Amino acid sequence: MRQLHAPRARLHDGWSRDVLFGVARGRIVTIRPDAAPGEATRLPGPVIPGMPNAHSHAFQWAMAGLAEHAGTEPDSFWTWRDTMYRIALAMDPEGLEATAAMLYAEMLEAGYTTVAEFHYLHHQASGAPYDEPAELALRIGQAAREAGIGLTLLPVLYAHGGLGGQPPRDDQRRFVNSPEGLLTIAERAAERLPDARVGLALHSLRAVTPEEMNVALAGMPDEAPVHLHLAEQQAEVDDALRVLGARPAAWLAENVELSPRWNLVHATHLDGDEVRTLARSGATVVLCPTTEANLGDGLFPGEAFLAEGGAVAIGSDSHVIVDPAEELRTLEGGQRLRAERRNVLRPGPGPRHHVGAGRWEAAVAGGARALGETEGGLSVGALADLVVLDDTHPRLVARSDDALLDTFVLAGQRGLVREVWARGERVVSEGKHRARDALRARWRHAATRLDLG
Ligand code: NGQ
Ligand code: ZN
Repeated sequence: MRQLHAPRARLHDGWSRDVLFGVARGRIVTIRPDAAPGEATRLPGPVIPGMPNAHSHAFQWAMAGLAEHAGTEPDSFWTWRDTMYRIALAMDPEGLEATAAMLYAEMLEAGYTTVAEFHYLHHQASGAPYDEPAELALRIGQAAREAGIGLTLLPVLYAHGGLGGQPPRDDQRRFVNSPEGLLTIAERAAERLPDARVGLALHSLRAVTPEEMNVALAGMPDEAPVHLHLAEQQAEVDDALRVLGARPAAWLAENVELSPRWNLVHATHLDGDEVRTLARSGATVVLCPTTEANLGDGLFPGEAFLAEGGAVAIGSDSHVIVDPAEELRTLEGGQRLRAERRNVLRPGPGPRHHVGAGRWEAAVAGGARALGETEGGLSVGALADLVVLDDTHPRLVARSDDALLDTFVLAGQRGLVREVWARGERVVSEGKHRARDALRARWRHAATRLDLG
């Protein structure tokens, strides 16, 4: 058993001093506050739980910044998507692995310690499957291993180009599978990636019919997490009303048994009834505020959802920003701009609730569930995923406990993360990932070789 000693740490019930963590097989097995360090490895600053990244499309990191020029027509999510499809067609297995490994190292440097990869780039550029049908899923697994980040792989079922079972577009050809084909990819990935957890993603109500959804769900173990893009754009709500006769969230709640295994990505457009239904269903809403801002999606009704007891996780999605604190800052910032008030997403009704600290804790808990973990945060049984902050940094110096975490989350900047431990291994020291130089060199090579534009 490895032992780690923190001068102070934010456990799930608040801060404790002189915390001794016992770690075995990548998980926390004991936690003793007020303990002497003895022979333990000393962590050089205050410790907070690592953040699960509950939504990633790794290949999109390669296009960050490449869709920021205005066209002659008004730009939208849908015009952005055309650029994104072009990048998807340009990727090859080596390029994907180089992109994902580089990205995952950046995630660790920013304080994400696990990632749910919503993986829908399955086939060759021609649309034909690779000889190994799970080729690109295995590349994602290899990238996670190289970076040392915990992976929940979500092979994505994508079968149609629009609601009502429309045929896929030609530029969606790398994504398309039958439910059976997708289950084969999931099975092979589970066999070949013993370190990863494998769940299921249904791309969106646009991309799968109710029948296909049921076949895919029936083919997965009951405890596997299920993810779905829910209602990111108003156009999706309008289409659902027209084709399904209900708004997306209302339709889903009527047609599947929502439960804590369900994770609804971009539940942006919800009416009051849907807010209540989703919050009470036990499902987790996965928000990606920096991507949602970049894509002009709209604002999630966060205050109402939390008031109903809803659970939220965060993800970096298209990776325009890779920084969990900035996701939470953008989330709270959007709510403040709309409400014209401060401290909107409060963790509870009482006085002096720390909004930054409370958001971090809640997103850690929601994210752990979204990745299929039963325990999250710094607790016994959870992954030994620790972020050590630099409280000698001018921004954090002389800040106590939750005020320190509020500052990191809501007034943070680069350079505040000193060390990151993922599954009991130190992967970031003095702010730098252990393989940063090699991964950057490989990425530079791949970026020059691939035609990214
Ligand atoms: C995706 N991304 O699958 O990468 C989607 C766009 C779509 C986001 N929703 C494609 N942010 O929804 O059709
Ligand atoms: Zn997405």
